[in-house]
Amino acid sequence: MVLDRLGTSLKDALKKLAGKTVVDRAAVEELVKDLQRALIQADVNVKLVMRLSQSIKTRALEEEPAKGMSVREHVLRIVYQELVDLMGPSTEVALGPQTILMAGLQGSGKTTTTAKLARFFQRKGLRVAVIGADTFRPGAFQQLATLCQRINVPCIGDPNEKDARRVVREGLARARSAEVVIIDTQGRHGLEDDLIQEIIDLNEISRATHRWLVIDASLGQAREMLRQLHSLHRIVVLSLQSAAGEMDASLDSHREAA
Ligand SMILES: Nc1nc2c(ncn2[C@@H]2O[C@H](COP(=O)(O)OP(=O)(O)OP(=O)(O)O)[C@@H](O)[C@H]2O)c(=O)[nH]1
Ligand SMILES: [Mg+2]
Repeated sequence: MVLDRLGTSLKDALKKLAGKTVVDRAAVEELVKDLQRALIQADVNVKLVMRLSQSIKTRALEEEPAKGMSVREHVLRIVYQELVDLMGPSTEVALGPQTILMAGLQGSGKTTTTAKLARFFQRKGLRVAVIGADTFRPGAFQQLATLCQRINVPCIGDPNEKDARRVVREGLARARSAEVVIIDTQGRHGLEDDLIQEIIDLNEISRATHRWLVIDASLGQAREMLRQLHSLHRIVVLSLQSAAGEMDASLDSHREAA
């Protein structure tokens, strides 16, 4: 998984720094380059990576270490603080029975993330089913069905049905034996009333226990949007998982993050 790889490459970069006898400008610059490489490979927005690395470099070279702290500890502390600031607080993904409603703007990565999540829960030993409730975009069901087929997860839906509410109602009845049900929905351009109503209805019909908002990789934008959505609707909440890779979390933990 992308995030696993990111974790390993970040750790490697920090280990390299920790192993240096002298932490000087050259060491900081090398560390910053390693961090940039790791984050960009993990699909993090390039502008954010540049902003983060600039901030680490400036702080590491200009700020005085706190009393009793070595230069090495000082630099590691700054890296940690800046990474936490970039990623936001982490949350655990619940590993019990649940119904997840996916939401997000068009092309944000909902369908791909639905399949990634399905595979994630499946690997944790849970029985998973996916419902394809994007009744708007031609080929949407087929796209999801193909992804699900690859990971051997049942994909429930009807490419000829135009009513997403019905797809979800009937899909849930067919997915009764699944412990985790993930519902993929159509993309929104913005805040169109009928589409907002649809997601509210799907939320109610499905009695979703978790709502995941999938947002494009730029974490800064994602966090801003999260704040706005939270105040506007109190329905959707995400974390970023499309963002740097795959994880996400529940409404409640994200309310805290927002
Ligand atoms: N780089 C990158 N591309 C991704 C990621 N997730 C999805 N994509 C790509 O982004 C495009 C849109 O992904 P979808 O999963 O179809 O997005 P969607 O939100 O379901 O789109 P709609 O159903 O049209 O609203 C596809 O070409 C995906 O391959 C990701 O994490 N990183
Ligand atoms: Mg889709």
